[in-house]
Amino acid sequence: METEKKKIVFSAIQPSGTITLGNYLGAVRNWVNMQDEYNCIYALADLHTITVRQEPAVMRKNILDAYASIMACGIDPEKSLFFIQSHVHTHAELAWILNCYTQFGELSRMTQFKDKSAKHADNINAGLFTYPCLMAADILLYQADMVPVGADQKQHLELSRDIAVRFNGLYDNVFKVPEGFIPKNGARVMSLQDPTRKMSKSDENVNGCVHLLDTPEVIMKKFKRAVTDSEAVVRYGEGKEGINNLMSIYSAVTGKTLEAIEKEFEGKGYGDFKTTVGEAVVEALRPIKTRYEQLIKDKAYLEECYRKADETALRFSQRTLSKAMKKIGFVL
Ligand code: AQP
Repeated sequence: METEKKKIVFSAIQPSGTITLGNYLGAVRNWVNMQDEYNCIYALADLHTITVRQEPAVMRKNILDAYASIMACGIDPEKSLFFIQSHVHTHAELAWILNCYTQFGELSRMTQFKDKSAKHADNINAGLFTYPCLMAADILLYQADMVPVGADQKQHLELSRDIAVRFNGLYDNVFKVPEGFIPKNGARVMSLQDPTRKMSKSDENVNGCVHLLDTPEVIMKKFKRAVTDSEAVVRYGEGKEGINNLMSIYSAVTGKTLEAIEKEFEGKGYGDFKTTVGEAVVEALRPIKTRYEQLIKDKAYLEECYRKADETALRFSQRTLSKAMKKIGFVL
C-alpha cells in the first residue's frame, strides 16, 4: 500500500448487528469506490458496540460476520487496510487522552447520545457519553484527510475536527484536521416502517431494516410492507417521507434521478413501485451475499486479513499517539 502520495481516508463501522442497506449506501459503498484513488484505512469499530450491552456469543459472531460482509461489498485487503479496532490498543489510549480535551457541554449536545440514552434508559453509561472521543481518536490516529460517513455522523465528525483544532492550538500541529465526505445519494436511508427515523442495525422492528444478508424473499416482503401514504402518486415531496425514502433508495441503487423515477412511475400505483424498488435492491445485494457466503466459510483467510491489517494499523497509529503523548509531557 502506498502511504506517501495519496490522501488518507479513514472510516469505521460498528459490528452491532447485521450490516444494513443504510450502512452500505451511506458508507461502505463509498469506501469501496475510494480504494483506487486514496490510501484507505477502515476499521470494524467493535469497542464502540459495548456502549450498548452485548451478548458475548452474539457479539463474537457479529464481528466476524460484519468483517466478511464488508469484504464482500468489495473491500480489497491488497488495496486497503481493514482492521479490528479492539486489536489496536492505541485507539483506547488516545480516546482516554481526548476525553481530557473535550468538554462535558460539547458531549451533552450530541443528538446520538440523546437518542441512544432515550432508547437504553436502563444503561446510560459513561461510554455512551464519551463515544465521540473514541471516534475522534479512531480518525485522528491515522492523520486522515477525509472521512466518508452517512449524514447521521456529521455532528460527531464536526466534534472530531473541533478536538483536533483545540489540541493543535495547544501543542502545534499534532493532528490532521479531517474533512467529512457525505454521499449525495444514500446519505440517509430511513426505516421502511417509520420513515422519520433512520434505518438502524439495532431497530427492533425487523421489517423496518433491510440487512445485506437478507434473502431475496425477505427483502421483497420488507419492501412490499413499506409504509407509504394515501396519495398514490410516486413523487418526491413534503409529507411523503415513505415514498421519498423509497425513491432515494431506488435512485441510490440504480443511479436514476428523482425526476426520471417520477416519470417512470407516472400513472402506476405504489404496489408496482415497491416491487420494482425491492427487485433493484435484491439485484444490487445479490453479488455481496454470494461473496459473503464464500468468505464466511474461510475463517483462516479472514483471520490472515485482519491480523495483517491490525499490525500495520498499530504501527501507523503508534506514531501519532507517541507524538501526542510527548507534546503533552508524558515521559516515553
Ligand atoms: N440509515 C443510514 N443511512 C445512511 N448511512 C447510514 N449509516 C448508518 N445508518 C445509516 C452510516 O453507516 C456507517 C456506520 O455506522 P455505525 O455502524 O458506525 O453506526 P450507526 O450510525 O449507529 O449505525 P446503525 O446501523 O444505526 O447502528 P446501531 O443500530 O447499532 O446504532 C456510518 O458512516 C453511518 O453514517
